[in-house]
Amino acid sequence: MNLDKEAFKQAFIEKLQTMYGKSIEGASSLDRYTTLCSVVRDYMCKKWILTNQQYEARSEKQIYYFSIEFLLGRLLSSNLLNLNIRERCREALGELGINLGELENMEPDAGLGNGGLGRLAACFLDSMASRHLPGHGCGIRYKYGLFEQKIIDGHQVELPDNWLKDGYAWEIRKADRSVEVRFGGQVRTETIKGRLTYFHENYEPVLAVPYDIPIAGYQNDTVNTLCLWSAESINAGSDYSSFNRGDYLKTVEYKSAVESISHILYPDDRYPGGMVLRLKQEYFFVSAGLQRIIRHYKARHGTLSDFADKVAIHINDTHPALAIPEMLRILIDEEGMDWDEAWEITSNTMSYTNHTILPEALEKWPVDMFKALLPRIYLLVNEINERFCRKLWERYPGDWSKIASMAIISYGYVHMAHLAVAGSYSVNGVAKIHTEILKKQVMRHFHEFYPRKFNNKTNGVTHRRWLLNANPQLAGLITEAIGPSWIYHPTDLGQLQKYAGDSLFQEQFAGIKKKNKEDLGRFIREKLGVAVDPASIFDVQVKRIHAYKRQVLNVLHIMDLYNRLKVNPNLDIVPRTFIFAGKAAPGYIYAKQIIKLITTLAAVVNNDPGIGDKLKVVFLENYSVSLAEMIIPAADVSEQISAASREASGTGNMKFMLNGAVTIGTLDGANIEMRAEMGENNIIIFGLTADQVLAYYQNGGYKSQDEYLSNPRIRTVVDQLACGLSAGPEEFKDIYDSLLYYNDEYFVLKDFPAYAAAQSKVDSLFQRRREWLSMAISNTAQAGRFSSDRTISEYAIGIWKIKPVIIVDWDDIDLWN
Ligand code: B1H
Repeated sequence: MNLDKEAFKQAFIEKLQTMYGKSIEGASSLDRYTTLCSVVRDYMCKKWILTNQQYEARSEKQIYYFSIEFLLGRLLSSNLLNLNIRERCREALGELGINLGELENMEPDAGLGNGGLGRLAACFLDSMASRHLPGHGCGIRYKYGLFEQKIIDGHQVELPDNWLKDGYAWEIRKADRSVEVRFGGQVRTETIKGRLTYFHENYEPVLAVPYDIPIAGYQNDTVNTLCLWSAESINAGSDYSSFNRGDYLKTVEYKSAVESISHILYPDDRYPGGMVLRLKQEYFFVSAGLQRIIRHYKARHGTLSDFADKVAIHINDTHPALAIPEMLRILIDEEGMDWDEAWEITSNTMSYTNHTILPEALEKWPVDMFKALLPRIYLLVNEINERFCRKLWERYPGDWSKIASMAIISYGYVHMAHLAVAGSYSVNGVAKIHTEILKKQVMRHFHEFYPRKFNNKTNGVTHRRWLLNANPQLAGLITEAIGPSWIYHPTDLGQLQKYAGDSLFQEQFAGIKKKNKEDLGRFIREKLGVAVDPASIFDVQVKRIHAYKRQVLNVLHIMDLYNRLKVNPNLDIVPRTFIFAGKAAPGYIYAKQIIKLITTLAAVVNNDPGIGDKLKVVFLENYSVSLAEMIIPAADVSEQISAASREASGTGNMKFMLNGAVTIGTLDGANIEMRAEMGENNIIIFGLTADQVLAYYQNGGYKSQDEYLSNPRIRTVVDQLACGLSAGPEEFKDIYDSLLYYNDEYFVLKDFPAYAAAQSKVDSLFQRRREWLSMAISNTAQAGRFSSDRTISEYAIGIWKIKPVIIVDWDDIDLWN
């Protein structure tokens, strides 16, 4: 389909007529938006079919990325860009009197994720398609994504995110590809022809209905698939179980219980609640996804014996780890394979990424709950565990404590990370330091037992969304300077390094940053009524609110700066605007107190006439992918200040680097590799190292009260938490107590002096304008390694063993150009 401007106009007008029976004049903005998406989707669909046909014809290995979260954000802009029809579309709409930007802003974010883990999955989809890789996603179509955050009287309030209310333009329901997923019931065994055979009976059946979303690569004709599963009830009247037959009320109850499975995304980032519904979600999408993949594979190949050569399945954290026993179930119970063959195929198919070492985030399920919900899967996990423990016993005879610490089932729990390691051929961490900590500490026994399984894949972000799309002016300047090759080969950004000290380029770079800051400043003014000065330093910390990420360290430093300004109004500092955004898990009281602390501080600082423009503090509500796309290009300073060793990688850090913000950060996660790329003069590092932190943990921590007693600046701000800033000693009690009475688990007071010194360094560097601009440009220049294109190539070569498959849409080749 050749979609030139005239064809585009025609298609748009016709679509509007057939979908809504309306002319352009009579159409609402929503009609226009939906129509535009529909035209774009039609255009993609041809390439989508073509891609699938060519994958089939060439029989190349496919990879399926299983993830309980895909934080896609908006897709219209990125689809237009990737399909290379953005300008044509803008012009065509313009001639029809429609503004493209306005329609782009109507799109709701697909917020089907909590943070970095879900956004990483979305970046990977973009990079797989853009690198010509046959890679697809598998997840859940939550009816409600991550809650919408409102700030009311300074507190976080959560509202449901009803993102599907006007329909979702990018999905296609494939009811004919539905499969059944079974919960509860009992397992009966029978020996048939000398073989022990398992029958799952009296289960509750759930219909899993796939919704496919096309994922277009960057100007390369590849369109891969993200399959999201929705739970529906199986038609009453069909003969599925003894349960509820003929009883109307029970049928309705059953229906709503079933639908609850894909109702809502759990918002408890890193706080697994042990909820049975979450376990249901995990099994639901994994079972559905595997059934679809295996069914499709069998239809084409007849046999499953070469499955692991043709299919790779990746489990994103442990949430999809039930893919391991579920695949065994299908191979053994449905395909009649014996254990050894099924295990061989399964464990050569699955690979696993660990994303965190925080002990509270490691998933474990009570055996009783697990057994009742998934009786057949439990038996299989039990068998995996027994065989695994037997091998451990052979290697470590008599070492009960080591074996117990590695067992998949122990002390009444199923340990999902242990299952994932035992059942996969590859285990990777997400940044060098994180992988080292896994190998040497958190999973050291597993690493000793399976040394070759462990490997590192440092995270990345798609530079197309986070630079080309989010910061088009900077992208334009870069292309003017070094040509467009960086869009395909992001390490070509390195050619910018020679411009870091070029005063003309510096001024152009600064002009774009200023304009982005003005845009954000206007937005802040509209939202919060606070006037911020675009000439001030925009110092940004945007991410989930969590103790280990240490928003408190940032806040205590602002309080200290404020105190110093009160004492000495002539203190020579560059005016600063501190910008925060991020959601707190609804049940995480400490994190919610942090939000209230920031908003309280903001009210004091912003309304203090003695402070004027020197200091502003803003908290922007409802942090999301689309808000990040506006904030990050406007940042001067990027706050990446987690307690060392706690942030596995971070990916926000990379997005800021790409957009030329200077990082103030700890030696944690990918910050370390960022420093190695750009050199230590272009990043401001402070604080304890991971080794120091881990040594403190081993020796029972440090005495935070000593810091409090010996440092008057610390004492003042900590006291202000209890009285002065707060409405009373209770208001920020959890924060106060964590610092003084729970021994400051994340070393906030310990790192305070180093952080304050680093912040003074930021101030003085910013005043040396040319030096600062050189740092900022060097950040962008050295960010190429942190493109998810690099990450995904490493997965493709090092883990999945998949090759690019070039898709050609002959109709779209313009022979005359
Ligand atoms: C990361 C999570 C996570 N690590 C459990 N772990 C969740 C765990 O809802 N849950 O149950 C949700 C999320 N998320 C993040 O992954 C790391 O903290 C980041 O450092 C890392 O950059 C990101 C992607 O690898």
